[in-house]
Amino acid sequence: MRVAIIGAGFGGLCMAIRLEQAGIRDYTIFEKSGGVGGTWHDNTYPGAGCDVPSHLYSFSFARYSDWSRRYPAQPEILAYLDHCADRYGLRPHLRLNTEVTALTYEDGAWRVDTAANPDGEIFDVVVAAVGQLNRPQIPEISGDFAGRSFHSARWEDHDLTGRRVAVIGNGSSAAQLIPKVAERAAHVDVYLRTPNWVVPKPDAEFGPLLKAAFRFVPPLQWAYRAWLFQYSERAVFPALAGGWSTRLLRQRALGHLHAQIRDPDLRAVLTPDYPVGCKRIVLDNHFYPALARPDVSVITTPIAGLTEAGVRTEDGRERPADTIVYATGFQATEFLMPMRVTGRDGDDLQQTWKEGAEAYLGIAVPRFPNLFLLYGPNTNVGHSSIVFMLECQTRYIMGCLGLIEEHGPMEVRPEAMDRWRRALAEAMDRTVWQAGCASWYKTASGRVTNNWPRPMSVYRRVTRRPNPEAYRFTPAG
Ligand code: N01
Repeated sequence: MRVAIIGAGFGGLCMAIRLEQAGIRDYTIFEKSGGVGGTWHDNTYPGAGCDVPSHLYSFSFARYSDWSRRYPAQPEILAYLDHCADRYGLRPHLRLNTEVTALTYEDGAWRVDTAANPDGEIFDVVVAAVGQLNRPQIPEISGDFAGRSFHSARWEDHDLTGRRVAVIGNGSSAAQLIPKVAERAAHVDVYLRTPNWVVPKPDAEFGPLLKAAFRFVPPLQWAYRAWLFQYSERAVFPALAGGWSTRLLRQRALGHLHAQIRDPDLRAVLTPDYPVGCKRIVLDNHFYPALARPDVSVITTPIAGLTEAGVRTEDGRERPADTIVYATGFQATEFLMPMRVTGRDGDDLQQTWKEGAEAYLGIAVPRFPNLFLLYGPNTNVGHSSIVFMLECQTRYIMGCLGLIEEHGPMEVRPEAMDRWRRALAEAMDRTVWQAGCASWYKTASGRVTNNWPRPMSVYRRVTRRPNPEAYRFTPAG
């Protein structure tokens, strides 16, 4: 069986490791950038890091006792993924700087086209592990700016000392980079359209004793990881699905704002007017203090356009800038774009998804046989570790590979997809994401295409093993 994996981030590497462990060696990992790591390869802005604890944001089967702190910074996560690629012998299978442009199902197999090889290569199975947050979203703002401008996920390293920097956006990326930029720049203008809910990040370094304990007493690491998992499931997730814990979370965020911002006018500007959790909550200790600095201005007047020298707001005022950073997020609801994916009988995936992306278990799409998605529609979690979800998905896909070997190409039945869609919609109604705000979790028409609406333990249960009755099989030959 030949398997194509697209993407060498957490998902793609996890899939490759599972194949290696099962003795399936005929696989290729296509990666459009020059190294492994996915989002952690792309996001190198100052201050980049993860707001999920290190011991949970790593593979359960590749534990690492040397994490330097509770919440890992980008270089450490990237080093971990590089280490995994070496440890499991994945390098010979990696094809870096190779962007997949099209996937076409023909004669019972997938043709994988790349920019360099438009005639394609044939694989039995494709696992798309391209992530949800990989295509930067840069708003169309009229005007020609003469200075340097770039997206936060395409950071251009340059000396910021003495420069005037404009940052557009205030999501998790902006919250991390603004404090670092403010340390160097002469002045930072933060263009804020919607304030976010921010809660403290209980970060700390692991001392040498604790690190040694993690290394030499493995049960301690397992117990810590299990506690982190249970905490996110039982204390954080319920706040996103309603009830008293939502109010507690709101109080916690307001308390953080009051403790860190003394100026009542600035506090008012930074107080969100939508339900907590509707957009991704920001975990950060340095963002508010940075916004309160005398050399940082928070601008809420909408942007009218760019000029050669800076940014003009709707009140007619122009503020000079040497650098503009677009911390404006990603095209998150456009799953698998810009690849052209053509399934059975010429079906086009983007056409299939014109009302919003969806997949059975977030993994399989009717009429697209032997195509499996990692971190696909409705599998994002805002309260815990996506690595857990990826492990559930890769285990499930391994089960599917067994079925394919036995029965031939498999394709999820539309009835199974219908049942899944209904169950998802019912659970989604109980969450905070549906109403009250716009976010990258949902399409412009308001359909939540990105998030998983139930605890992760439920996802683990429903993906434990594939149910052959949910699929139809096409005997090979
Ligand atoms: O992107 P975002 P992000 N004019 O989409 C604003 C993960 N992540 O890169 O809310 C003015 O959250 C937009 O404003 P509004 C995490 O899951 C994790 O920061 O649309 N502003 C918003 O403020 C996160 O959720 C970590 O009104 C404009 C911002 O840009 C996800 O990645 C770190 C605008 C976009 O925020 C994405 O985070 C980084 C315009 N025309 C990322 N267009 C950690 O683990 C957009 N905005 C810590």
